Amino acid sequence: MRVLILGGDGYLGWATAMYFSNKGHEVAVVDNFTRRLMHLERGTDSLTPIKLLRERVEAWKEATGKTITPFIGDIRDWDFTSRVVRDFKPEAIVHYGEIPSAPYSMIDVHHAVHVHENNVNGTLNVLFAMHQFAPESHLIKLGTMGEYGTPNIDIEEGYIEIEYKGRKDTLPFPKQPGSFYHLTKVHDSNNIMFACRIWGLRATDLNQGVVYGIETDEVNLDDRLLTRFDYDESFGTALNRFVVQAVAGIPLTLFGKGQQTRGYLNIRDTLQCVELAMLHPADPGRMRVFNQFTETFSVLQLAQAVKEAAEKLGISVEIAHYENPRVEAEVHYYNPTLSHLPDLGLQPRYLQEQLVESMIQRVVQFKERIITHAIVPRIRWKEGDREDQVKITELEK
Ligand code: NAD
Ligand code: USQ
Repeated sequence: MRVLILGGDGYLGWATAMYFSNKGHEVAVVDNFTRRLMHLERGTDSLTPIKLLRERVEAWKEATGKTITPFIGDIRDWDFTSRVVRDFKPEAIVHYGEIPSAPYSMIDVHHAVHVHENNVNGTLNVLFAMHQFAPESHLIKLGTMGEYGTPNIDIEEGYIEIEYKGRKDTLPFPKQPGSFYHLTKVHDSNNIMFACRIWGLRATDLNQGVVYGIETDEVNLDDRLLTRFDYDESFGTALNRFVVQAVAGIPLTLFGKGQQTRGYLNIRDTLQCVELAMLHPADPGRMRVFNQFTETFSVLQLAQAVKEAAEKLGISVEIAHYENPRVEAEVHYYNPTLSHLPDLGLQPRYLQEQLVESMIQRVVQFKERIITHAIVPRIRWKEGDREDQVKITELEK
């Protein structure tokens, strides 16, 4: 299949590009390196020393004889996006090409607006390009479980059957996202649903939970093929952060009570889920929604799993409760439905001690690269980035 991967220089995008290329698909990737730039802005970096996209593509060719074609540009640029879709004629478009961070979107008005413009406008361009140049193509869009928030009822997969005043309908599940970033995903879902309805496009919205892990079969072929791995307060996610904190000797940063529960999955399972969605395309005219996670954990359970695994390896770990920088429920009901992807054959890799141990060992390999200043949170949902605000006031004086 001809597969276009948007955001193909990122954590999941690069791993997916190699995975599909290895399976014999014709793969092209699009990226504008905005993620690399955001690290420069925040003074942070990937734990893994990632190569430039061109070097990765060459290393991939050398290691496997296979080709991944890079297109460098911004999907918000209509001329660029429409040309890539017209020329490459993708049968499937896997859309990872957005800014993925909740804390980054909460820094201040400029970051909230930038994340909205980047994510929502980029996706609109992709939809128009599909409509005009690849109407048969299947959009596989990475959404997030965080679109739903934490309602006090079971979470369905995108839609809910409702009976109201004696009438019934199946409607989009109510959304209560927890950050301006998560809101962009809700706006995207609405735009995609609308485009499917009016133009007959086919799309799958993958409401993915938090991804963890550093290794895939392809990444393990050669260190030049490493995918990025972030652990800083903006771009790191819970389990990945805890593993780095354990290795760096920093008390694990549990926000508030630590009872916040989310869906999680291994990066290898992300690849499997996206592949299952791609091999079983959506029908034209409808946006289907799959919840994409394999297990749910509270952050405290994750921290305890990291502590136990690290201590087996002789690393002593402290768990600390920090004042919660976010506005979120710390104790809540959480029971999301998971049936569409298992029905298509998903074989989950559950979080076992061995897996956490192997993550720790991989992180130890890059221990010298850990930048400690950006681990403890500074970005607060109510006040933004406090240190940046101080700097702005000083400039105004
Ligand atoms: P990432 O930042 O590593 O990858 C995204 C890539 O997209 C980056 O390389 C970035 O430079 C590129 N990009 C962003 N805006 C672009 C634009 N306008 N034009 C071209 N390229 C652009 O993020 P990730 O962790 O790989 O996440 C990928 C997708 O999956 C995101 O949409 C994210 O919201 C979603 N997601 C991620 C997770 C997770 O835990 N990592 C969980 C759920 C959903
Ligand atoms: N948390 C801590 N300590 C930390 C980091 C996080 O206690 O050091 C808590 C948070 O308060 C939150 C939970 O862990 O309750 C998850 O936070 P996270 O930073 O791991 O994940 P989140 O901000 O939700 O975002 C990540 C990805 C995003 C994706 C989302 C999936 O960055 O791209 O959309 O996971 S989901 O959470 O299902 O919405």
